Amino acid sequence: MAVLEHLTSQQAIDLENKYGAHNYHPLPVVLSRGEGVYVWDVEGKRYYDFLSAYSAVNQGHCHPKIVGAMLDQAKTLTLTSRAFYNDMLGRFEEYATSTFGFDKLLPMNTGAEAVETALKICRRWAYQKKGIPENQAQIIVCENNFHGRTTTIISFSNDPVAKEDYGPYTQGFIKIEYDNLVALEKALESNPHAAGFLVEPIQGEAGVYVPSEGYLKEAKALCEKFNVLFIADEVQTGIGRTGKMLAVDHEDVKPDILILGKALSGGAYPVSGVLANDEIMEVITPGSHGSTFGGNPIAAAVGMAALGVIKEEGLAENAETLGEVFREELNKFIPTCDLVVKVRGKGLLNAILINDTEDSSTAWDICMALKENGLLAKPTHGNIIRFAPPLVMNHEQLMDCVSIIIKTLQNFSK
Ligand code: IF1
Repeated sequence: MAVLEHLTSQQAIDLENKYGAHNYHPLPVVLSRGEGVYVWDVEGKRYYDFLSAYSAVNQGHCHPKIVGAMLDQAKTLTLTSRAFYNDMLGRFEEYATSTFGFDKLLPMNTGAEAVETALKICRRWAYQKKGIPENQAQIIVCENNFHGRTTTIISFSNDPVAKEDYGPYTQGFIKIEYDNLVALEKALESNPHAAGFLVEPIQGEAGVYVPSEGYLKEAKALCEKFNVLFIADEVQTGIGRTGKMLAVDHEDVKPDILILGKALSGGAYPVSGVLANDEIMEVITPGSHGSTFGGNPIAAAVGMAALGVIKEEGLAENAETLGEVFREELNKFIPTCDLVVKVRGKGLLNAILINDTEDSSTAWDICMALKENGLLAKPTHGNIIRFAPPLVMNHEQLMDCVSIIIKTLQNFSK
């Protein structure tokens, strides 16, 4: 079949099923175009995108400034490898470090790679700066975490679907309950070889689980007390999504190591990175870490444009305002039905909890109905639906979406 021939939705789905590995279970919608908060399927039906590619498209689909920067750079120079300098990377590094207030950036491509990079930096720091004996460093992580899909990262996941039959697993991780400061303090006290604490400021995959107020600030203080690095995985929560540039900004916390991905690209091209100050980042020396594509000229141009759009268009502020409206509207609706238990979230990273079991198909069925009604969202478990539209949404569009969501839920309650 010729690649450019027009496909129906069913043909596109059949092709993926036949020739693609079955590592996803997508909603049966085939998208062929996106602009701002909207996407269109191959039959021309328009939808509000309430997933934003898992928060990678915070700036909206095909943002002209980001696409423009990408195209201009693509016509000029695309890839040099890091064997040579290029004239874009330094500019991106300067822009990113001044935006987030760190000395250095280490550019990578995907979120999982950036997490791996942070883990490697943390281990090196443990041996070279903290004086932990060789191969003894431990990194504290949280139950129900999601940090990516590499063999090391899944080694400390407790999701059997992501982990099963991929062993043997990487050692050196201690798992504690999320949002539990007593557990963190105990782990720090009883593990003199603890080197870092890796945490999501809001747990995405766990169903947009927002920790208690003050958790991040206290956790950071505990890490300082025990000379352990506080590593914030802001791959999903960063870049405006929760109503601030970073989710840790809500508590004025400065991580020792900051991990970014997803929307650092504006959804245009994979860009991720790790930020830290010199006393930590200097453990990385020539040859000790790298990537063919990390920090390439297109990524640098795209990363700068993606951050610029968030700032110029006030997208974090917009997420804060609209997020409050969204939760307020749903909170008015929830007492009128027995289907939805709760809405939770920060900024435009929200979820509703459905009154059913985790293994039910209710959330999936609701997402299918939302799709029919022109809004795309995805369940995270059988009873949780995540709502994360692009941050370029306006108030009128949000109210339109609230009305679609409430009408759909009302049909389900009956
Ligand atoms: C998938 C969830 C979202 C992440 C955090 C690192 C990564 C992710 C905090 C890795 C990735 C994704 C990937 C996506 C599903 C998804 C997800 F449901 F699993 F939790 F966004 F909500 N740290 N999150 O959330 O980044 O290597 O993918 O670039 O399909 O696996 P990546």
